[in-house]
Amino acid sequence: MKSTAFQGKLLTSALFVSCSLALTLTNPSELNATSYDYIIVGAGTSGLALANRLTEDPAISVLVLEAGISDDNVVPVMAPFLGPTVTPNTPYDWNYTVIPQVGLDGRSFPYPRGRILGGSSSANYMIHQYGTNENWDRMAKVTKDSGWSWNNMKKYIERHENFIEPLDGHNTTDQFIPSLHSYSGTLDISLYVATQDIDNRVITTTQQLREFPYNEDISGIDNDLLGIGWAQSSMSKGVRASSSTSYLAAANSRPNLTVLINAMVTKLLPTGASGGLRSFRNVEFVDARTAKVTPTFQVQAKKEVILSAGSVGTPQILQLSGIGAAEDLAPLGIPVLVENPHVGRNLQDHPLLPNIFTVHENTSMDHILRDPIAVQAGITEWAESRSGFITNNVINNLGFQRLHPTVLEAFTDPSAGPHTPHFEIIFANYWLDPVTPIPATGSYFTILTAVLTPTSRGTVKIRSTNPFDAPLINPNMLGTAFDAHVMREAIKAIKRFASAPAWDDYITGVVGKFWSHSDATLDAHARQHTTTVFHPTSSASMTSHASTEGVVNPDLTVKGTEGLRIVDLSVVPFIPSCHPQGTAYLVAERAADLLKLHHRMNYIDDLAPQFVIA
Ligand SMILES: Cc1cc2nc3c(=O)[nH]c(=O)nc-3n(C[C@H](O)[C@H](O)[C@H](O)COP(=O)(O)OP(=O)(O)OC[C@H]3O[C@@H](n4cnc5c(N)ncnc54)[C@H](O)[C@@H]3O)c2cc1C
Ligand SMILES: *[C@@H]1O[C@H](CO)[C@@H](O)[C@H](O)[C@H]1NC(C)=O
Ligand SMILES: *[C@@H]1O[C@H](CO)[C@@H](O)[C@H](O)[C@H]1NC(C)=O
Ligand SMILES: *[C@@H]1O[C@H](CO)[C@@H](O)[C@H](O)[C@H]1NC(C)=O
Ligand SMILES: *[C@@H]1O[C@H](CO)[C@@H](O)[C@H](O)[C@H]1NC(C)=O
Ligand SMILES: CC(=O)N[C@H]1CO[C@H](CO)[C@@H](O)[C@@H]1O
Repeated sequence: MKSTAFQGKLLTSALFVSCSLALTLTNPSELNATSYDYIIVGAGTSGLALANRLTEDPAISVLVLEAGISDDNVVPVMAPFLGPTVTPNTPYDWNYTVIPQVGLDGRSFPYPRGRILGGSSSANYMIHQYGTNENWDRMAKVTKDSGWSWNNMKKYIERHENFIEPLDGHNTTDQFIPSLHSYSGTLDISLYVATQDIDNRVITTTQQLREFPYNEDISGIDNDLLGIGWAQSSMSKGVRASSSTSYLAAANSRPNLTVLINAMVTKLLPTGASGGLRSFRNVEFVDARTAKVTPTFQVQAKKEVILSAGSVGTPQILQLSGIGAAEDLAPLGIPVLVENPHVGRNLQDHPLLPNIFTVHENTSMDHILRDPIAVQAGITEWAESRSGFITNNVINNLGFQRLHPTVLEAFTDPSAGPHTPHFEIIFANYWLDPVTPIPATGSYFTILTAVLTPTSRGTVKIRSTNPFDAPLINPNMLGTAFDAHVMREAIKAIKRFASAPAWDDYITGVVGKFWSHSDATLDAHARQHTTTVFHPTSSASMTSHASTEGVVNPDLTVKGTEGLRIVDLSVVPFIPSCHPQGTAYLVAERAADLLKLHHRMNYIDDLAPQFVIA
C-alpha cells in the first residue's frame, strides 16, 4: 500500500465537498471564555462522543482542546480505501515510533495515532466491532462494577450505531444479523460496497474446512465472535464515518460546545485539594502550530477535566502534570503531585503479521495500486460518483479463532472466556504490509494474523519535560512465550486455510519463509515482520475503587484526584479481542451517563453504577 506513487497522488488531490466544521475554532484568541463546565482534552474517538452527549444539556458548557488539525475536506481521511495513506508520518499523524522491540529482533516501526479532528477514528481502517460479551464481563469483574458488564453496556449500541444499507445496494442476507443492530444511533456502520476477487474464495473455504466456520455477524453483539465473516465498517455512503463526521457534526451548532483545534495541552495545573484528593482543574495549552512551549494559555473547568488524549497522549499528559511513577518523574525534575506507579504501565496491543502469497498475474489489485493513473482515476470516480474501488474499505473479510485446546494446555488461558478468540485473520487481495513497501512487480494475496489476547505488557513514558518530545513507547510486541506461540499457531492456521481447494487455482507461491515446517523458522518470520494493528490500550487502567493498582476507578476518576477523569481506550484493563474503536465509543457513552449522574443532570435511563459483582 505504500507505493510512493499511490500515496503522493492522493495527498495532492483536491476535489471536494465540505463537511461539518464551520464552527470549530482554530486560534486560542477566539475563545470567549476562560472557564467551562467540562474541559475535554482530545477531540478523538471517545472525546467527541463524550462532548456530544454532555452538550445534550444546553445548561452545560464544554470546551474540547485538540492538538491536531481540521479534517474538513481531507481526501485521504474521507475516501474509505485511502485509509492506509492517512498515516504514518503525515500531517494527520503524531509520527510516533516504538522503541526497539526485544520480541522482534530489536526492530522498531512507526506507531500511528490520529492527530486530527476525530483522532484515530479519522485515521483508522474503519473496521467496527464491540468485542465479546466476555470482554466486557471481565472488565466488570476486575473493576467490581457491573455497570461495565455486557448486559448493561449493550444498551448504548442503540444510541451509538446507525446501521445503513451498503451503497451498492447488494443483497446483505446472511452477511449480518439485522435484529442485533441499531438503526437510530449516531455513527453510520455499513457492509462492503465492492467485492474483491478473493471474497468468494474466503467464504467457500468456510464451507470446505470445518476449522473455519462461517460467522454471519462478527460485530460481537450477542453473537459468537468466532469464525469468518464480513467486515462491518464505520462508513457513511461511500465516505468514512468518524467521531467528527458523526458525534461532532451532530453537536457542532450547539452554542455550549466549543472545539478548539491546534491546541496542544501541555499539562494540568494543581488547583488545591479536597478530602485528601488533589484537584487539577486548570488546563495549560500552547498553539500546536508553533511547536514552542510558550506562550501558554490557561482554561479552567468548573466541574471536571476529562482526558481523552488516547493511550499515548493520556499517560503523557498525566506524567507531565506530576501524576505518575516517582521513578519516571523525579529524574526529569518533575514534582510528583500524585504518586502512581501504574501510569503508563500495562500498555497492551495486538501484534500484526502479514503473510503474503503470490497469485496469478493481475488477479489481485496490485497492478492497479501501483499505477498512479489508475489510482487517480479511482479517486476521481469516487469524488464524482461515490463508486469504484476507492469507495470500499480496504478489506472485506476477517475471522476470529481460538487456539486448539491441546495447544492451550501448556498455558494459563489469558482470554476473557471460552467464546473469546485468541487470534485474528484478515484477508486482502493485494500486498498489505504496513512496513514493507509493495515490490515493483508481482501480484499478491495477504493473510494477516494478529494476536488478540497478548500477555505482554508495555509502557508509555515521557522522555523529557518538553511536551513536544514524543514519549518512549514500548508495546512489547511478542514479548512473552505465549504471544509468540499464538502467532506461530496463527501462521499454521492460515496455512491450513490457504490449503483449501478454494485456493488451488489462485495461489502460486509464498513470499518469505512462512510455509516452512520448522517452528523456529516460523518464529523468525514472525519476529522479522510483525508490527501492529494500531490498537494500543490500557496505559491508564481501570481497577476497583478499593484497589491501589491501576490509574482510574470504575467511574473513570483518576485515583488520588477529584474533578479529573479519563475517557478513552487507555482505561480498559485488558485489550478487547477485536478491533477496538467500538469499545472506545461505548466507554464514552457510559462515561457521559456517569458524569450526568454525578452532577445530577438528566441521564438517559435508570442506570446507576452497580457494585454487586462477587
Ligand atoms: C492506522 C490505524 C488503523 C486502525 N484501524 C482500526 C480499525 O480498523 N478498527 C478499529 O476498531 N480500530 C482501529 N484502530 C484503532 C482505533 O482507531 C483506536 O483504538 C481508537 O480510535 C482510539 O480512540 P481514543 O479515543 O482512545 O483515542 P484517539 O481517537 O486517538 O483520540 C485521542 C485524541 O487526543 C488528541 N491528543 C493527544 N494528545 C493531546 C494533547 N497533548 N493535547 C491535545 N490533544 C491531544 C489526539 O490528537 C487525538 O485526536 C486503528 C488505529 C490506527 C492509528
Ligand atoms: C465571541 O464573542 C464575539 C463578540 O461577542 C462574537 O462575535 C463571537 O461569535 C464569539 N465567538 C464565539 C466562539 O462564541
Ligand atoms: C509528521 O510528519 C509529517 C510529514 O513529515 C509532518 O508534516 C507533520 O508535521 C509531522 N507531525 C508532527 C506532529 O510532528
Ligand atoms: C437475498 O438473498 C436471499 C438469500 O439468498 C434470498 O432469499 C432473497 O430473496 C434475496 N433478496 C432479494 C431482495 O433479492
Ligand atoms: C497486467 O497489468 C499490467 C499493467 O496494467 C499490464 O502491463 C500487463 O500486460 C498485464 N498482464 C496480463 C497478463 O494481463
Ligand atoms: C452554561 C452555558 O454556557 N450556557 C449557555 C448555553 O447557551 C445559551 C444560549 O443558547 C446561553 O444562554 C447559556 O448561558
